[in-house]
Amino acid sequence: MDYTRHHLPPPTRRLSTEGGPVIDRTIPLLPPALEIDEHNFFDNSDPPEYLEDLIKETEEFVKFHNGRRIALVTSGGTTVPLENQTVRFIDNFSAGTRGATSAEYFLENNYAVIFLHRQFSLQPYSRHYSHATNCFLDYMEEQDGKVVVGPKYQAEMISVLRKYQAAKDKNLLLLLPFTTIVQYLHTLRAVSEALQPAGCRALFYLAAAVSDFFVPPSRISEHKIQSKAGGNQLKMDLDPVPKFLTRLVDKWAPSAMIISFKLETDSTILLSKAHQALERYSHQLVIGNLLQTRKYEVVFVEPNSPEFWIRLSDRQAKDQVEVESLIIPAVIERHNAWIKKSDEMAKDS
Ligand code: PAZ
Repeated sequence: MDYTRHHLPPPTRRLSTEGGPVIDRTIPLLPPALEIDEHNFFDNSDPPEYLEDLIKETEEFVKFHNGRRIALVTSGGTTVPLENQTVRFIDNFSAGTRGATSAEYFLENNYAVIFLHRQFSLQPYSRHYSHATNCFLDYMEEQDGKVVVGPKYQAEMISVLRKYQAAKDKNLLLLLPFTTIVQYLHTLRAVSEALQPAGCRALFYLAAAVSDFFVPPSRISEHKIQSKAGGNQLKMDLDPVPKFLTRLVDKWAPSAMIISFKLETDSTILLSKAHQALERYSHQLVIGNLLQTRKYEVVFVEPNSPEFWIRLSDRQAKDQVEVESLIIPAVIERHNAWIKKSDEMAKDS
């Protein structure tokens, strides 16, 4: 495998308005959420109506895979509704490529996968044919009044189809949707708790692009905001979304291995932000990536180890090797060590 140490590309243009950066990313991270913040957030926001069903499905899935490793992969972006009866919302760029692709490599490595994803974002296997630039109709042709897959796509499609069917037949993939930040957080907490029986065999791979700011339920407008309401300007105050990673690590999933992602656009702050997150939340691994190069390279930041870059070689990039095919084996290596350590500690106690 081609793991190479790599220097970051030169700093990129900062996102800015005329007055300066939109968000000052150099200020320290928000403090971790406390128990009181958890109560405030969850008691004052409605869980999704379907949450009980998702919890039941997750509990059954966890029971079914007793003893097997389970990866909870979060994927895609959360939305921030501006109105309760939502016409407008704030969204982000994430298509769910990282999450959907990683889920496939976990499945190939005998993990069961809970795929907590933004509804209608990319999904494992179907992602190969669902994107606008990869429209499934382009793979089809008509032969004697029947629709068939074109000869040049047969080999690739049969390989994807077999993997998809194997995952389905063995009940290895559980798809759980979210759309808004509130739905995501309610579901993440409930699913994490339902995953507790898997102990150290559970792996959290938090690749979703989660909103940093939201309109709290106490201030959200019930109906569509009228265009003239603010005198031709829309001014809104957004609150920070509490940083629940610390609650996840300490309370919701205390035995699991937890991996978070850190995305930046400014290469000069990526490493310091990833280190800050690791120190703040005391979990096992932060995977740093830059918006511009996320499909080619990532950096692992973990306790007591030097930074570890995973980067596609020029050849691999040309051959369209997926960087996740290098990330997941490296993650599994660390999960092996986590399980070994946890099992030894359990034996000693
Ligand atoms: O979904 P995608 O493949 O387009 O992007 C993946 C990603 C950049 C959202 C992910 O790798 C990531 O960094 N997620 C965490 C983002 C953050 O909250 O910092």
